[in-house]
Amino acid sequence: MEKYHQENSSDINLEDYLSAYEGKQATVRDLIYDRNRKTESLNGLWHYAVDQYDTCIRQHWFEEVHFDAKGNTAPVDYSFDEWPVMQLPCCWNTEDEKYLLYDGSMIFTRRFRYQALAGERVFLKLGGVNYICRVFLNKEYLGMHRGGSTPAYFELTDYLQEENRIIIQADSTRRPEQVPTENTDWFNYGGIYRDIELIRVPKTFIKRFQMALVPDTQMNKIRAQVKIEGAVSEGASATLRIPELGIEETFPVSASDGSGSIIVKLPEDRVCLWTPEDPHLYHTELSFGEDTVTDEVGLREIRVEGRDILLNGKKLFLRGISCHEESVENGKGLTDEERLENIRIAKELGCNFMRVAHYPHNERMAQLADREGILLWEEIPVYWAIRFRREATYQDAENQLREMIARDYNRASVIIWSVGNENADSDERLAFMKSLAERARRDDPTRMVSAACLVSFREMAIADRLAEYLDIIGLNEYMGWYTPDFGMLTKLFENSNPQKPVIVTEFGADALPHHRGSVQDKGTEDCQRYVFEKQIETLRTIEYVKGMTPWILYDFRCPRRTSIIQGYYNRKGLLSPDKKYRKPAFYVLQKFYRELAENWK
Ligand code: GCB
Repeated sequence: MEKYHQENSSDINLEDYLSAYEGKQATVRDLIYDRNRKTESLNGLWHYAVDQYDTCIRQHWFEEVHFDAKGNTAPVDYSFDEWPVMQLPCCWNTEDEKYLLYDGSMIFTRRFRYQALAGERVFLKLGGVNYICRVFLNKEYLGMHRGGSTPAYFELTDYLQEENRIIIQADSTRRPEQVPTENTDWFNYGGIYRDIELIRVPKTFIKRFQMALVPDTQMNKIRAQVKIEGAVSEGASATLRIPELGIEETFPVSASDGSGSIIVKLPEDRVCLWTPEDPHLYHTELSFGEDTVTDEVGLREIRVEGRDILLNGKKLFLRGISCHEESVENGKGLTDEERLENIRIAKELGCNFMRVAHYPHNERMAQLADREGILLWEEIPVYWAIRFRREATYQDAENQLREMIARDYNRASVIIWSVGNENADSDERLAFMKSLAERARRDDPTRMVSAACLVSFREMAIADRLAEYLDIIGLNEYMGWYTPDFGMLTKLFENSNPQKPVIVTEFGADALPHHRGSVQDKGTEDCQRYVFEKQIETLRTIEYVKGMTPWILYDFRCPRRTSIIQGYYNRKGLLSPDKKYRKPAFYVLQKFYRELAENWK
């Protein structure tokens, strides 16, 4: 990269200051297996500055050049160690009120010490930075990442010193060509809002470790797959251990590409399959050379047969609820306590399933769901009007999908990958999302693929062409709300005859907590309760509806919602934004789910 301080290269006359950074993009190929690995946290106080005009990038602040080409002292526009500090990870919007509505770039920097150990490689993991991040270490540009909800990994091995300066640009600017675009029905939180960690691994290490029950084998076989990075000699092998099942199996790893896999028959009668009621996890170890990784893995099978969804061969009704990753206090930067509270409330509602919309939530969510026993639908933010014709947008979406799948592959709770939400049925969109569905299947043949589709109002039917490429059809319908006539709901199902299970992924109505009125008064609890009653009355009679995830567990911030009732919140929650108050519709759904849990066969 051209050095900023070279003579005559002033940033003010440089139109294209960004493309030089495009080459080094962290993608799914850079993701490394890190569950339970020892990490060093770089969370804590970081100096920061708002950088609205991208001056850090334009002027190459990271080079820390304080002299001009002739060696004279030159003025600079930053003072890293004198900037104010922010406790990371966090969303800047909730951290400091003056940044509540800031969309744009912020620069974060800190110093840290590092003690090198012989024969190791070191990676930086950023669990989540919205939307673009660029990383600089000791005056070098290390790379960038796109996608605000999946992790990014950068190798630091050759750049680390005893004393280090790291600089990270976090750019939350909403842009039409991104995934999602500039227009969403949720709040665009900015920041480095998930953990920042250093991961040390041996020179040759386990980069991927995936394990699952093999589908369609009577649930008595598992497949473990590994990918080793670094030198692998001829005849090398890896070892899989599941002590509770008495499994210890060694299998070959290819010297040419570092990959290896094994299918292991499970001991008969001793296997406890994972279910929401009994979320049994097996401590599992995988070793290769000097490296050993571990995981707690549930074993379960999910599949579709006709219009049924089968968990471990048994018919399942998904008693679900949709949920954003958000809290009033921490924005998208939830704590484990907040995640657990969401799972607890969902269970109180009678749920066995959560649709964690509309983007990959923190990986802790699926880890906790594994432990607590709640099934999950995970989704990428291919939301509304994506630039479906644009190849780079497709690559971005596909990369986010692949990063989500690779990150959560071992999580038994995750049963469905969703490739998007409410996208109008055009030819370009069909090609785009069909490719995503096929990609999800190639990366993970053990789960179901779905998407939240729109009702076809022309036909008043479930008629989305994408349905052909999905295992389960997700359907968002707002009869009784955006479409006020409930009669349409009956028509919709009369006119449809899907050959696959349908999950009604959204219905709902806004209600301001404590606001009362008649069932016709929009925005009242009474209207919301009525919508839930009428929806349930119909949905429970539709044979092919095999689940639902009404919109939504609790009210969430939403800049598009400006009415006096909304007050910049989407009020379709069953609970108030602070989750302290349950609206009457909560109890309507709870009653239905409790009945279902008892009677559904
Ligand atoms: C939808 C969207 C969801 C919105 C919701 C609403 O269909 O999928 O993101 O928040 O409707 O409240 O309109």
